[in-house]
Amino acid sequence: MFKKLLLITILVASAQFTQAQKEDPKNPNWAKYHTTADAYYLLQEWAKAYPNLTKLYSIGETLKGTQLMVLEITNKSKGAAEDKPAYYYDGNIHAGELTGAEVALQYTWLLLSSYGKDPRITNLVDTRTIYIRPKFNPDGADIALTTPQALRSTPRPYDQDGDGLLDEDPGNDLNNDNFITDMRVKNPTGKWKISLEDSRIMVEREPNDLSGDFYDMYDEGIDDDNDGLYNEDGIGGIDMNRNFPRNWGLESEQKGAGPYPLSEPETRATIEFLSTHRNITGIFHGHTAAGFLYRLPSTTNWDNFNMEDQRLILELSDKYATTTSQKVVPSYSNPRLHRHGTLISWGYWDYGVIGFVPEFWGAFQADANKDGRVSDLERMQWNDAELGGKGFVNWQVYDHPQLGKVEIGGWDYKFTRQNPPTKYLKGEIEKYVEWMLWLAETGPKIAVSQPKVEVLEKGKLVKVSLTVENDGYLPTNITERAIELEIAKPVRAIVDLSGAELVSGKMRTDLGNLAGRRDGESADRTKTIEYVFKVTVSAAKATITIDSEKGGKVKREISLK
Ligand SMILES: [Ca+2]
Ligand SMILES: [Ca+2]
Ligand SMILES: [Ca+2]
Ligand SMILES: [Ca+2]
Ligand SMILES: [Zn+2]
Repeated sequence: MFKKLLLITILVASAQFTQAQKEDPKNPNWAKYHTTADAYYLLQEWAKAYPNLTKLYSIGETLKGTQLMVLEITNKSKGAAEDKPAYYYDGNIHAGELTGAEVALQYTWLLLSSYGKDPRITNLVDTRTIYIRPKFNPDGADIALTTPQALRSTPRPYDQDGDGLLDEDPGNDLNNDNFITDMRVKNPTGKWKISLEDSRIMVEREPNDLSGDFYDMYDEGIDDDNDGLYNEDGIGGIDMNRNFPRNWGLESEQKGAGPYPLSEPETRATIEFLSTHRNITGIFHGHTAAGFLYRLPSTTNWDNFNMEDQRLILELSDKYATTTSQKVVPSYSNPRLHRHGTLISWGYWDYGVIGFVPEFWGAFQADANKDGRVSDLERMQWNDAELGGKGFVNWQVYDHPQLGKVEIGGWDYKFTRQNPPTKYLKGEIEKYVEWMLWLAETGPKIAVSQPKVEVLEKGKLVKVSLTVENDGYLPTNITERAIELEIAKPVRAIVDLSGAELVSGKMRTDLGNLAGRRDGESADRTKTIEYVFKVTVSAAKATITIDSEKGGKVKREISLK
């Protein structure tokens, strides 16, 4: 009986890997969107193919029991992952924003397949740790990818219209074309009309439009609960990027906030992971769609930020602008109408690092005639030129059980506006790689000089001195905020002796935080430490560990002869 149970458990545990559409892991298909099973299959195969560079593990599980997989990348023969400065990348927290997962996967493959070939990437993987989590929201992402339903959340039922019923009125693919698009219904008092420029496009009626055909517009579906609204409460509804603790607000203040901060296993696992991996120097939180970068501030006014940190945020953002030729936008703009409980806000205010929300994919939203706005006509022209019109489902007559004769049609929203059509996917992702690598390279990096050993009294007293340096770009505290928070641990030198005693110096020396190359010539990037040891046996030795939470750990073994 026990054996049988065990077997079932193993089968269930491996099910999420075996359902994957088989794909050559050494020649991944970047012209498709990966389901969670597909993505986890690649991670698993890559972990097998690169055992010295990877470790694959789960940091939690969803309400449905899907694992939240993280791939850790570093050359283990050059130090343990936790002893190196690290960078955290995730994607696809919002279910329909599938590009985020693809960015993470393609970046992973670039790091692994370029190791030993590309000197820059080899150095990165030797000296730093990369944590990659392609599917932040695996259950929601799979619904978005494999069904016509559109959602931002996980499938956890949530009452979006406050009527006491959960998920009672989702969209319906009435005409079975695999899209949930729009419905238009003729109504003499309707507020919509057909555009004269393109009969596929609906435009709002002008105040002086008195004659002609006017329409009401609905999302494609049935009013399942007969409340007069269509699709007002679909699958789920919690916005996980409003569920983090910093400046969290109730549903009345913040749509989709969830019942309390970190109510979701996916958000809770994130904070637990970041909090227990304090070598992380920055957060890359991938979203779509816009073709710009959201930077801090996110939930609070820019004036609240330390000025030094403001400069750093702008500098790191500017690198995005120059490498992608896309713009940077503050995530917070209006004090009356702003976000609550975002990951990067927590990341700065409570964790002391700078995070970014790259919003991938802007081609669909290109302002072709440069008048400062993007019209449906411009989108339609892009659709016709680039996709042969396939991004828009043409209007078809449908006999609706509640509305009578309607027409169903509209955008293939998920793969025009929200994500690139697959033929643009690879090129879109390649745009961000330079900045992604650079972000990880900016972290602090502890280097220790060759110790100087001086025998003061043969066989009795030995003097040792060594210089500790931050050879990285950023200071070991990363931000001034981390110092204010009292979480920027000082760099420490810790002595372990065998056959010797300490005469001068300290067993634990607090070196403070060390400036980085970014801080300029006059900044304090180095510290020299001196010790005098009394030798008690002939094979005496001192082991000195320089420990920086975010700059890495370096160990020196010194023979005291
Ligand atoms: Ca409801
Ligand atoms: Ca709902
Ligand atoms: Ca449909
Ligand atoms: Ca309804
Ligand atoms: Zn998003």
